[in-house]
Amino acid sequence: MSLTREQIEQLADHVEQAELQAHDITKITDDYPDMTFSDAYDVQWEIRRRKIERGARIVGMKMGLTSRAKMQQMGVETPIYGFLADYFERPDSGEIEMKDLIHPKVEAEIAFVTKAPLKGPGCHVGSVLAATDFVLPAVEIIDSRYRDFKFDLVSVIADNASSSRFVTGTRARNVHDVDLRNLGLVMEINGKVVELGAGAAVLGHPATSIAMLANMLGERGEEIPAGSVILSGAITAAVAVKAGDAVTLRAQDMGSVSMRFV
Ligand code: 0L1
Ligand code: MG
Repeated sequence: MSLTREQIEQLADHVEQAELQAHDITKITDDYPDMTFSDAYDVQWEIRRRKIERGARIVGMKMGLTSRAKMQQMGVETPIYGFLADYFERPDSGEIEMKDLIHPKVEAEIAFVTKAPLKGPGCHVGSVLAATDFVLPAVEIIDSRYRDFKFDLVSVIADNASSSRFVTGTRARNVHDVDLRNLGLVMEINGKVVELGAGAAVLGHPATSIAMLANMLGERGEEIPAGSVILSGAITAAVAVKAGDAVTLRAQDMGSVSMRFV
């Protein structure tokens, strides 16, 4: 660790205000070049603590940078995690207001909903499948608070892994009834296919990502509680959206998810 508790709190306030007021900031490592991964997660956990203190509920977690496409897009090699607050969630077929966001992008994902806690170390695909209640197709809307999505891994961890909104489908599938590795996903914007991929793009199998999350949380003495929604990470590269765009994700054997940006 290189930052004091006071600096962690100041940075949490700085980054969270950018999210709440929908304005961009320069990456925080410009001012704190010696910040460590541990400092960055401390900033993220402090933002989470502040939201809970103000009455928000944490409904789940997300993994980010779990596919080759995303790693190449962002020029990094390591998956990261963030939290999902209740107000990030939007209903299927609903509207997402651009005025609350800076420069959103959409990603095709698979959401796992847990029925039992998952605590690392030692979590593996088998433990994840046993603890999963059902899976849903999902679109994550990421919105980095950093100008032009320009950041390094430490800065983006502190910014809650760019989390901002998410929409899940409504057709819940038992995890044992779908072939998550070979599952095909097609993302359309305004009726045009913009990205497609298969579940295996996420670390070979999306459940691997959930196991990795449980093991990463275990290092902090934390766990994934039962009843959590976990976004396993983007199967495709992220695509920028603008007001007026209608986004639909079609998932093989799992229905579709739609939203309009207004
Ligand atoms: O969900 C993600 O993969 C995003 C992680 C953070 C990097 C980004 O903003 O693209
Ligand atoms: Mg994502």
